[in-house]
Amino acid sequence: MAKASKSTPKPADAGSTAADAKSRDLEQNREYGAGELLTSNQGLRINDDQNSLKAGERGPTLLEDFLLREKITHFDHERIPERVVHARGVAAHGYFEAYDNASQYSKAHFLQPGVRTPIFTRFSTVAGFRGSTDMARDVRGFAVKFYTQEGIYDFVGNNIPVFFIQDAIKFPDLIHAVKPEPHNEIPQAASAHNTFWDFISANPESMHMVLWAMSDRAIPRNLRMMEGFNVHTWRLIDAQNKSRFVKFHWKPKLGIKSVVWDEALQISGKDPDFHRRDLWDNIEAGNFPEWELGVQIVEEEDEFNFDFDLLDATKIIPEELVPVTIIGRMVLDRNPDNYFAETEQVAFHPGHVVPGIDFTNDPLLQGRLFSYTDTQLTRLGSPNFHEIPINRSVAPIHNNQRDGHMRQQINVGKSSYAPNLLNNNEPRQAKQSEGGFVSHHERIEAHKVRARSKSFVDHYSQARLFWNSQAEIEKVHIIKALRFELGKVEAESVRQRMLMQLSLVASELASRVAKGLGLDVPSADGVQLNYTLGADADVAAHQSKPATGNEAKSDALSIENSPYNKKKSVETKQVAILAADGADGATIAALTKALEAQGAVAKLVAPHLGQLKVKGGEALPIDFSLQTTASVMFDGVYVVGDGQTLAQQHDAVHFVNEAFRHCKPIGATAAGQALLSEAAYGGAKDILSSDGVTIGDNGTEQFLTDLATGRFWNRELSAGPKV
Ligand code: HDE
Repeated sequence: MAKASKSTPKPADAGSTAADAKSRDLEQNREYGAGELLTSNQGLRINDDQNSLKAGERGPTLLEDFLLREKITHFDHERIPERVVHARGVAAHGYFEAYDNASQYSKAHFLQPGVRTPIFTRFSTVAGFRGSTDMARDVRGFAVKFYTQEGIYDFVGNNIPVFFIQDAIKFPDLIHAVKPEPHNEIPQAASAHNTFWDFISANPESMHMVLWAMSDRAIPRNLRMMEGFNVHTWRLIDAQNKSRFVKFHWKPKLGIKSVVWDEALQISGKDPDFHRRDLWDNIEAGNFPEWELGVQIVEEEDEFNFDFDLLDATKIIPEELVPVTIIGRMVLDRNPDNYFAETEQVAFHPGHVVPGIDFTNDPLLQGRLFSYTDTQLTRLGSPNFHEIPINRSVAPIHNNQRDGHMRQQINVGKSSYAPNLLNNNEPRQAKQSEGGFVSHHERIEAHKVRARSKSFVDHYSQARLFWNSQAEIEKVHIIKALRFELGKVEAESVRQRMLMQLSLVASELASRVAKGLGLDVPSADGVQLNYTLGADADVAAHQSKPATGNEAKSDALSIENSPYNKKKSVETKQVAILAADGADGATIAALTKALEAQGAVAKLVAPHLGQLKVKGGEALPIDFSLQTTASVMFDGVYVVGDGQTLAQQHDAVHFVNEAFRHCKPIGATAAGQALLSEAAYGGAKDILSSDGVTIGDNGTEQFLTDLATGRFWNRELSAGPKV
């Protein structure tokens, strides 16, 4: 039985627990039209909003028509600028709950034992416009707004733990390079084009992130099954005001799952809202997505114990060096009421912190601290964006900031300055003991320089660590992705330069990519590969050497081997039950029951919509026709019958053939087998004898095991020439 979703709170029950403090707060702004009379924005009851005021039924419209003018004027101004990056997103409400061990590292109130804090989490793609596809190959934004009792804390992260650049000043270059090319605005939501790879090939610090972006991490199966990271090293400050360095992680309870590239391409056409729909539907069904918050803690005195710099955002801390400690969990349990008001208007900022969390000198982070407020001024149009309900803190706000567009707060009294003795000098400053934020007392003694630290210079070793850590199928996917992306690059000089860069990560990687491009790997000896230094910089001193640490691996970097992906479960996985009229009704019922008992979702797919006429029982409602869905929407397929009839349907044959090629589990009853025989062509010619394919009338249990396993990659590894 699905748990009840909290998606549309009614006035009476909106917000009953501490974690619902934000929901109660939003209730002041909710509008429920049901049962009400139509009014203008001034509260005037409207008698007719379907016909404008005219001089005669066929005459001209009158300027006097204030209702027409109000309705059209409001409409004309409905759009706001979309985010310059992360424009396409989807969000949900929920709560964060701290475990007992969190408070030893941070004094933040929301990290104290058992405290539940309302949150609002927005996931996004980076490059595409607001109307682009969910399934683009891209980094996913992972931003969490915590409505804490000490004010807003924003965790503004990604699903990849490193970034393309080390210094914020390069961000406009990176984004200009990846966005559609300026002369013709092609391509949409894609990095596979000249300008992106031109930039990357001359910017070796991107090499680590590029491998993550070419891996299956960049095409997640859904947003519920991906990790989140805050990329930079931050500080946690404990109750004694001791500072420690920290890297934050979100670990998904259901493990990490991705799709294959061919699937992603098809999903983009068949359902561009695939991720958004999945998140919405699962929350509505009560399958609340959940992540645990993990921290890697480094004591201040250990700052320089690594062969990379903690302030360099192109580096991870391998979990073998510093393990992840789990300190809390986040649950998403309520869909927004209104996309624009909440998901579009939410404004995140890494500079929104609370006592117990502080910044480091990571030059990427430092630049972000400027950018996020600045961008909201363009996007939301006023310095009062913090008053928009979704952005509003549940902790009270008292200060001397005043006025501006759309001001909501009505500040009472004469004084709007400090010191003011007319108003007792209030609101007064909070002592640290009263929760006043005091920046970490970091000692800094330095020359003012415009330069990059030499400790940031090794660009290839962690890229190699990532490459080494991948399972063979993941390596194959990275190679195929690079062949695709570089294959779309028209300038051969860019392909050549990329091959040189890849050769410094791992020669095997470069040569396998080169084979697909029909090129030899050029020698990088003596070639300038780094164009990212100032005009007077010492280029030789900043020359990154080929990767070191030849054999080192880290399982957490691989999806296949990750310790966070060990759970074998069918929970929320989608199975297509393929059937035609005349199929056995009892078999469909038993299969559906067995799948649902373990938390999987069964959908009946047939050649037509409406009711399926079954043998022995009442007709069954069909969820999808073969024309309204496709195998790429599902995690597995079960053919119940009648196979002979289905084998006549090209769409059914393709459905099974494709599911096989995408390495998904397939089941067929004896009556369904004929469809599999028909689908045994091309890359699926071994379908009747392959792992992950169960044929016969007692196969449900085996199918469930296969569904929990996920994908049967041997099929891809053994099909066609070696990649
Ligand atoms: Fe952002 N980023 N970013 N970013 N970022 C924005 O802020 C920026 C970076 C991230 O769902 C913008 O409100 C700079 C890293 C997410 O609303 C903007 C730099 C990480 C979101 C901006 C970075 C992120 C944004 C655009 C380099 C992962 C979406 C709209 C110094 C740790 C948040 C907005 C949401 C959004 C600037 C790099 C994550 C322009 C200058 C690294 C998840 O301010």
